[in-house]
This record gives sequence, structure tokens and C-alpha cells, in this order.
Amino acid sequence: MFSRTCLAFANETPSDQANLDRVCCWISFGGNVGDVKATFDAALALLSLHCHIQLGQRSGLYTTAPMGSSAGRPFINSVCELTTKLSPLRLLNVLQCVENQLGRVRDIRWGPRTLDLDILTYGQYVHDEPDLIVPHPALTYRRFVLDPLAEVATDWRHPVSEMSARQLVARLEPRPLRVALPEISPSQLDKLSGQLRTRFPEVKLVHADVEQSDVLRVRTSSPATEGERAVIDLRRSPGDLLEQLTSTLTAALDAPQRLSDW
Ligand code: A4P
Ligand code: MG
Repeated sequence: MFSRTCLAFANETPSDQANLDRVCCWISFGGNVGDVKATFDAALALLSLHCHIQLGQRSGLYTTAPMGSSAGRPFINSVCELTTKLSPLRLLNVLQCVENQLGRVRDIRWGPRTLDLDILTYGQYVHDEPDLIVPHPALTYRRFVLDPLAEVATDWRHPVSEMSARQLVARLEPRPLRVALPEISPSQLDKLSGQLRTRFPEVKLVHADVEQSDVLRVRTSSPATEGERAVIDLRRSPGDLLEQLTSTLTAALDAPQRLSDW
């Protein structure tokens, strides 16, 4: 059951909820500690109790490679649709409340976890503040999110790039996967290429002036420029540049296995 705080939260009807239309949102589920399937089921049960949340479609359960040097063992990931009248921040608050209720400990950034609930998209809403970024900034390159989304959200389009989940997956599939880092000098790029070659032989780092559409562009210190579609933004990723790229490429090159229906 919800904690007392959550119950109070669930039953209130603040004025900023009453006038909102229902918005369709996609939520990612992830976990790698304990009985993850049971935790996902418990999270759904809690969310279904909320008077301003209606659950919709959900994908199967996928086993995915852990992204991040401290992430621990492989994850189970899935996505679920919900419609809500809650504002984006109130929805985030409810999701965090459910995470806490189901044993989430926030000690290590990108550490092992019983349950992580992220808002992937909140309708067509675009918002970029530290406490909430939607669409989720890493949505465009993480196979552990895109594969489940492509399974069920067939009519969905990314609110900014307007690409479908299937198209976003397709961008990650060419081999070699060509990756451009516009803010990195040629000598730094050569050094990084050498450091990444053994672990990611299927990746080719290329110079920034390559503008072809099949090159993934990665931003390390400044936001995407006009015309850069679905850029990978490393500015919120933990670690130095080598660690950030290692995490990103792990998530981009993963081939999630569908375990079962959910
Ligand atoms: N925040 C901002 N935008 C959002 C959003 N759209 N949805 C803020 C949810 N939260 C958002 O999150 C940190 C802060 O992000 C929140 O306080 C919120 O205000 P957190 O859940 O407390 O911490 P975290 O999850 O460790 O950080 P972060 O950056 O959200 O990590 P991610 O992106 O969730 O990645 N490997 C596999 N295979 N599968 C996974 O699911 N997940 C992670 C965590 C690492 N490796 C993984 C997986
Ligand atoms: Mg999270």
C-alpha cells in the first residue's frame, strides 16, 4: 500500500490537476535487485490505486546489459503507458513515492536498484530543468528503453525528433556504428578510439565534420545545435568522458532479450 504521505497525495485534488486534460505518458521500468518481476507487479498495483492514473499498454520484460560501471548485474526493463491528469512534477513525485515504497535506496548514481521509474514522455510536453527533463534525455540511445517501446508504442513519435521507437533503434543498428564527437579535438578522438577499440570493435569514432545522417552525434559540453536530430547528450552522465562513452555505447549496442510477457 502507499505510505501515509502517498495516500494523502493520492487523494488530494489540487487545482493544477482539476483543469488538466488527460495526457498519455510512457514510463520506463528498470531493476536488478531482488525479484524484479514481483516488484514491477507491485508497482503497477500501487499505480492502479491512484485516482488520477489509468494504466494502459505495457511491453514484455527484457533482460538488458547493465549500463554504468557501478550498475551491478543485468537488469530487467519494460515500459508501460499511462494516462493522467497529474502535472508532470506531480507524476514524478508519485513515481518516486512508489520507488521508495518498494525498497529503492538512492545511494549510488546509476547503482543497483530494486526499481527505477522514469518518465520517458509526457504527451508532447518538452521541459528541461534538473528535476525533470522530458522527453527523457537518454531515450534516443538506450536499447533497454527503445526495444520495449518499439514493441508496444507503434504509433508513438519522439516529441522533438518526431522519430518512432523503431526508427530510433534502426539508427543504432549499422555496423560499424559511426559516432561523431563535435567538441573533441582530432588528437583526443584518436586517443579515445584506441581506448574503446578492444571493448567496442564495432564502433568507429569519426571527425566532427562528417554530417551524414547515419552518424550518431554526441555532445559532451554544450546542447545540441539547430538541425542536430536525436543527439546523444552526455552532460548528465556520471564519470569522465571515457566512462560516459563506455556507458553510452553499452546501452546503444545492447541487444535486449525478451524474457516473457508482462
Ligand atoms: N529526473 C529528471 N528527469 C527525469 C525523468 N524524465 N524521469 C530527475 C525521472 N526522473 C527524472 O533520478 C535522479 C533524478 O533525475 C531524480 O531526482 C529526478 O528529479 P533517480 O532515479 O533518483 O537516480 P538514477 O536513476 O540513479 O539517476 P538517473 O540519471 O535517472 O539514471 P537513469 O537514467 O535512470 O539510469 N542499465 C540497464 N540495463 N537498465 C536500466 O534501467 N538504469 C540506470 C539508471 C543505469 N543503468 C541501467 C539502467
Ligand atoms: Mg530514475
